[in-house]
Amino acid sequence: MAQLEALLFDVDGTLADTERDGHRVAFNRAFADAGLDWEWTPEIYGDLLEVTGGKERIRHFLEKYRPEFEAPADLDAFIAELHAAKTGHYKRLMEDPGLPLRPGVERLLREARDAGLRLAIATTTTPANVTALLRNSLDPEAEEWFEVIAAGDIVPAKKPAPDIYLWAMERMGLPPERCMAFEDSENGVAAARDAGLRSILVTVNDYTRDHDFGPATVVLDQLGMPESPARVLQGPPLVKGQVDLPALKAIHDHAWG
Ligand code: XBP
Ligand code: MG
Repeated sequence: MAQLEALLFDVDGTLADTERDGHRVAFNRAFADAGLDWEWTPEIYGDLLEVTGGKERIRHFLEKYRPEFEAPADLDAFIAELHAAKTGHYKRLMEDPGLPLRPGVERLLREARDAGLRLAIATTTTPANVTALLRNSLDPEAEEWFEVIAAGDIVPAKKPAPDIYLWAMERMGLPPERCMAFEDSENGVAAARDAGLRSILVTVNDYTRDHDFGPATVVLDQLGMPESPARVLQGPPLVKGQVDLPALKAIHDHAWG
C-alpha cells in the first residue's frame, strides 16, 4: 500500500475563496488605475476563470471580450505591467480587509504538521500572492510550514498542464503515490491527474461547483469542522464528517487500492 507522505495544496479556491472578492477586485482596481473601462463582474470573471494565470486571463479577456481594443505595440509588456499593478492591489487586499481561510484548512494544516506530514503548495497564482495570503490569513511565519512553494511562472505551462505538480514533487524527491493533491477546479484536477497523482481531494466553491471532477478521489463542499461537517458530493464517505488524518489515509488507500 502506498504510504502517504506529503500534502500538495492548490491555493486559490482551495485554501481560501480568493477569486471573486480578492483577485477579481484587484484586477478591476488595476484596470481603473490604468484608465481602462474594463469591469470584470462576478459573472464575466467566472467565465474568464477557465484560463489560469492572471496575465493569460487578461489576454484571453481581450481576445474574447475586447477584440476591438487597440493594443500597444508591445502587448506582453502592457499586460505584464497591468498584472504587476494587480498583484500590488491583491497584496493590499490580503492585508486589509484580509480574507479568511476556508473551513477546516487551518485545522488540517496544523494536524498534518504535528503528525510530520510534509506540506507543499502547487499553484498557478503569483508567488507574492501566496505570501500575502499565508502571512495574513494563516500565520506570519506560515511560509515556513511548506517545504516547497511551487507557484506561477516557475514552470512553462500553467494548470491544466501538470508542470507545477511535477516540479513540486521533483523538488521534494517524492513519487505521486506518496502524495495527495488538494484542489478546487477541473483545471487543477486535470493538472494533478496528468502529473500521476491519483489521490486527489476536491473542495468545491461557487465558481467550480458544476465542474467535472471525474478523476478526483473525493469531492466535498468543504474540509469540515466539528460544528460544520463536510458534505461528500462524490467518492467514499467520511467517518467523522471532516477531513482529518485518518480520513486522509482512507482516501489515499481508496485512491491507490
Ligand atoms: C488560480 C489562478 C490564478 C489566480 C490569479 O490559481 O488561476 O491565476 O486566479 O492569480 P490556483 P494571478 O487555483 O492554481 O491557485 O493573477 O497571480 O495569476
Ligand atoms: Mg484553485
